Amino acid sequence: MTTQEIPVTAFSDQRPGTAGLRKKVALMQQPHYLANFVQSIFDCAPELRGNTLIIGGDGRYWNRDAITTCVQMAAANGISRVLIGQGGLLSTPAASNLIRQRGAAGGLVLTASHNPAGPDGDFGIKYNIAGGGQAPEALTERIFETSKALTRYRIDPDVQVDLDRVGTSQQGTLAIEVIDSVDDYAAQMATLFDFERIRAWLRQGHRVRFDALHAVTGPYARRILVEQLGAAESDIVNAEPLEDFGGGHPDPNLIYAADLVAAMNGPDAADLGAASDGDGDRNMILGPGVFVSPGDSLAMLADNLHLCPGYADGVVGIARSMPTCRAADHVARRRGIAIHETPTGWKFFCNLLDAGHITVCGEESFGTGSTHVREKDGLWAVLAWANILAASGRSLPEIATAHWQRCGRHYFQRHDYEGLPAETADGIVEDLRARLPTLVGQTLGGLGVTAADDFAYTDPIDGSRATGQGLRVVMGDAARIVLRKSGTGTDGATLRLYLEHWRQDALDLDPAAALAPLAAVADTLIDLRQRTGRAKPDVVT
Ligand code: G16
Repeated sequence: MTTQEIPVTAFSDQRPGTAGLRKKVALMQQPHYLANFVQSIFDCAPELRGNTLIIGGDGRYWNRDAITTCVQMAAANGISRVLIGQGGLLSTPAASNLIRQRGAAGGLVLTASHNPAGPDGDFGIKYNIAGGGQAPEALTERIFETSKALTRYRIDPDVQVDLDRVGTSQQGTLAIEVIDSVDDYAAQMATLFDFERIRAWLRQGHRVRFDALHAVTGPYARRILVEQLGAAESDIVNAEPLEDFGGGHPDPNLIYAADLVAAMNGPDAADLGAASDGDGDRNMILGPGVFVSPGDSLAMLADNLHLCPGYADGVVGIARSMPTCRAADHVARRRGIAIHETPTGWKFFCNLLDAGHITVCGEESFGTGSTHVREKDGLWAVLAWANILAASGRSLPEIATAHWQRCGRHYFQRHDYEGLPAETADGIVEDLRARLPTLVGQTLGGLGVTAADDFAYTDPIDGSRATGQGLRVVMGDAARIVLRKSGTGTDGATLRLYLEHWRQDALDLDPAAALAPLAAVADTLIDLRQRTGRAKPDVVT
């Protein structure tokens, strides 16, 4: 074993975004680029020395090479043990679970989430701390500062790993353990949900259709849904993880999971339809003929989670990111529990989860999760819904309708304008920010503006403050318009416009039609189409 110190000219563009560093593959593959970032992590996380590090990824193009680099650098940086998912595969929630279950000091998750893969696609890497959560902002900033000033990195090129063979080998001072990617995760799910009840429900002829979009959740869904619960193999589609995700866009939404949507709107619809994303932390939930928006799914899960054995004591509190619709707020009020509003980014939930202030949390970006890990968890949401359907004896449309009748319906859409020049996006945000103080008291589209601000958040546990987290124009409980810049794109800047309109009088509208008046108000207010030169948003979810 020979540790080498490789001199490096530091890179200036390695600031992590909403969830880690995401870049085009070609950029990531530049000599020393990945190593520069990984060494910066190791320099900022001295607790890794002499400890265990979890490593895995979503299986996208370059995953295996990148993992080998990480292992060689772990050996040269005094880490004593690495646990790697077989084939280099670990879903993001499975990695978070392993960090917690195996008492690891941290984890490297190689993923660019739902971003397309392949030589022309994206690659990404994020660091999760002990406890399983994403590195908090103060740490990612330190990593960024380190990455800009790095002069050398350490690597042991003699260390080799056979990613396909489960087992342990010792190379120098480093123990390398390749483990089954699914075992620990599946075991945890069995402690949270009533597998026997779900099995019985499926035996009665109910069906779960799951689309893995050729990303990491295929093996997890096959093991849990098919082998352990008895779902039909033919209902688990696109279950083979592929390096390019089959050329698709593994983002579980109405646009990119169109086949699933069509199946769930067809005559042979399953009782529950779901899809997950590249690294398995997102989920989309559908019933026969019904799409459950992520904000609604959070609210309905929170209201029914006590039907699952792992949550039999009930939900102590709920959190949602600021742009997420306020359906969960109604559930919290009705149940007399706390609701927390955090900035976009799962890391903002972690302190609340650690402190026991919340049981469940979620985001409009198709993420839902709970205290069981410190990441959002796609399959967890699918199993929670399956358990709730099986235990309640109600269908998904019945649960959705009952929720809307009790709480009203929060019509919600997100309009994305992608790949914009940074100065265009920044200019649009700046202009609206400057006008915010003048908006309060005005009537827009018949609705009075009650608040207009740039969202800031003070973490109730550690007092840390996050500012500039999105512009919001609030019309009381009735409606909101939110504008923010995405922190996960790799191609120019993406602006997200979020529209929410709460209706108690009309529960069965097409969301696009229900939101059309508010979209017109936003258009007048922000002039997005004119200023971006786009006739319409690139993606509407
Ligand atoms: C990441 C974060 C989420 C966030 C999402 C969208 O998800 O973990 O918390 O909501 O990005 O962020 P943005 O609106 O800034 O693009 P993922 O699934 O991409 O890791």
